[in-house]
Order: sequence, then structure tokens, then C-alpha cells
Amino acid sequence: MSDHASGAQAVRAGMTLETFIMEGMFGTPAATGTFTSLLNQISFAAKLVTSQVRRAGLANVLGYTGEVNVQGEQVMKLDELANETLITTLGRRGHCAAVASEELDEIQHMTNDRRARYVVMFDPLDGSSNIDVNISIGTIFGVMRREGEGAVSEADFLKPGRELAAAGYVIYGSSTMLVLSTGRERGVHGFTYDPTVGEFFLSHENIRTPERGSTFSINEGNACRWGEPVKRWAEWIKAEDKATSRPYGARYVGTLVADAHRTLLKGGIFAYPADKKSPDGKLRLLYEANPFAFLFEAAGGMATNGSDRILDIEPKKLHQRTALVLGSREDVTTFGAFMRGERTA
Ligand code: AHM
Ligand code: MG
Repeated sequence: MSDHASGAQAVRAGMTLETFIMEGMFGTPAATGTFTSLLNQISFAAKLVTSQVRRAGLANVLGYTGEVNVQGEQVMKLDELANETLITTLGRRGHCAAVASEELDEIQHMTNDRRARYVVMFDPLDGSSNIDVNISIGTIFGVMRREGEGAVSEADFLKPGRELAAAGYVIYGSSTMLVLSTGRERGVHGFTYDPTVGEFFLSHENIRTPERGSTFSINEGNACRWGEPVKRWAEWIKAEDKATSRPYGARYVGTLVADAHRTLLKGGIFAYPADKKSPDGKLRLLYEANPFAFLFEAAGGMATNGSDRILDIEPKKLHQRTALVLGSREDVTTFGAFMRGERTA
């Protein structure tokens, strides 16, 4: 098992994501190989989106920012382009019955073939406010297996996150990385994209989130809208105490994928609590909170809405919001103790 906190990484030379998936290292709940094929399609979509993201600044330089480009074609916003790319890619091979996306009001049916075994939910380009300022953005996805062979419906998506068959994200950072898990038994693995080869290579095998970290990640600009328990926790984490290595350092990118990625690898805590402006929280349960909760639990970390486990929430709506607290077990547990009033300092 590798220890990413200390920088040691077990890298298997030349192990591509495709080989890793095809050799069954993520496990194949469907003996037919459809699951493998679906994961491969997602990684192919990630390659296409990374190529779009890497050219985004260039498109601006070339003046492609208006509604129509020099070829007279409509220029799509990058988040719409990423959305289209995922839909088109998942529409091939016939394994995906329907998708739900942050960019779509309703679910989108992909095939009439009732043998299509999976539905996929995604945030095609997370961190949209950071696109124009060249800061890391990402794609988040969750894969759910369908029961029976009835017509696909919204009910296939409205299941608690503990039922996900797979979840992952792609971070378009200083390099592009895809992080994927099919659950606790199979672990969480990270693959770094080599653009000169056009492949994702295994770079972070068996990611484990440290039991405790040294950074906290929250939008402190919302402090005036927080409830008293969040305010007390924020004071506590910034107070000096050598025994508990406080104060923690503050890190906030404003892209969930980037803040969660750092927290997954280095430990600590990310929190987007409910506040006066967003009484149900800001982030979306199905395609933001659940995939990350699935990954953090599989990596030995924890994910709650402040008090309760994210993966046990029964969704009522496709675009339902939730408060989200992710990170090291000790840090998320302490946050929960403040929320329940068991701790005030
Ligand atoms: P988006 O999906 O429209 O990009 O919005 C979600 C983003 C998250 O990536 C990030 O954690 C959060 O919203 C930042 O919100 P804020 O700017 O309120 O701190
Ligand atoms: Mg988002």
C-alpha cells in the first residue's frame, strides 16, 4: 500500500487506465464486461474534455469567444461542450440507459434498449467560475446499476449513494488526473494523463486519506451566514494549540474537485455547510456530494452533511442540494461534534 502523505507512490510502469480496467482490477459486477466497457467510455470522454480544456485559453486568444466563430459555427461554452462530449461518448456502445447532468433539467434517455444496465450522473465541468481565470476545474461522475429491465426513469437515479457501482472525478490541474473507485474492497486509484501518448497511466495506486490532516477548506466569506456551531468550529480550527497542531492552514480553491482532491491525498477537511443563503447547502447530492462521499469512504476518509452520512441520504430530487463535509476521519468527526453541540471549543 502506498503512502501518498509521505510522497512515496507505488507506480506500476506503463499500467494504463484501460489495462487496469480490462484486467478487472476494479472488479466487474457484470460478467458480460459491460461495466468495463462503460468505464472505458468515461475515460475516453475525459481525454476529449481535457483536450477542450487545454485549448480553452487559446480559443480566447483567437477571438472565439463570441456566439459565432470564424467558421460561422456556434461557439459553445466549455461546460456545455463538456456536457455534450459526455453525452455523445456515453451514448455509444449501448450500456448507458440514461444520464443526469448538472447542465440538464431532466434525465436524458440514451437508448431504447432495455438491456442497458447503467445510468450515469455527472457534473461535466465543476468549478465553472474558475474557467476564465485558468484555475483547476474538473468533471465528477457516478455510475449506478439498474434493477430489472423496465423502462429507465428518474427513480433509477434517486437512490442513496451507497448503491453506486463506481464514482470518480477528473481534475484538469497542472496535469490531468482521473481518480476512480468501484468501492471499498477495490480501493481508490489515480491515473495521470500523458498528453504525448494520449493515455492515463496509473500514478497513485490505492490512495488512502490520512486519519487527520492540517488544512481546512471552507468559503469564509459566508461566515456571517453560518449558524453558531459552524462559527465555533471555525474559531476552534484557527486557534493556537500545539497539542492538536492548530491552527490548521486555510486552502480554498472554489472548485470542489480541486479542494476535495487535495483533501483526499493530504487529509484535512473540506466543508460547504448549510447557511442562511443556502439552507439546504449549495452542492448537489447526486453528482457532486455522492461521488466524493463514495471515494472518501473507499479511501478510509469520511463524508457527512455535518452530522449524517452522505451515502445514506435518500434523494428526492435530481438536483437536490446538500451540505457537504469531506475529509480525514478525525477532522470530519470533530466537525460533527461541533454541529451536534457536543463541543463548543
Ligand atoms: P459549479 O458546479 O457551478 O461549478 O459550482 C460548484 C462549486 C464547487 O466546485 C465549489 O466547491 C463551490 O461551488 C464554490 O462555491 P462558492 O463560490 O460559493 O464558494
Ligand atoms: Mg459543480
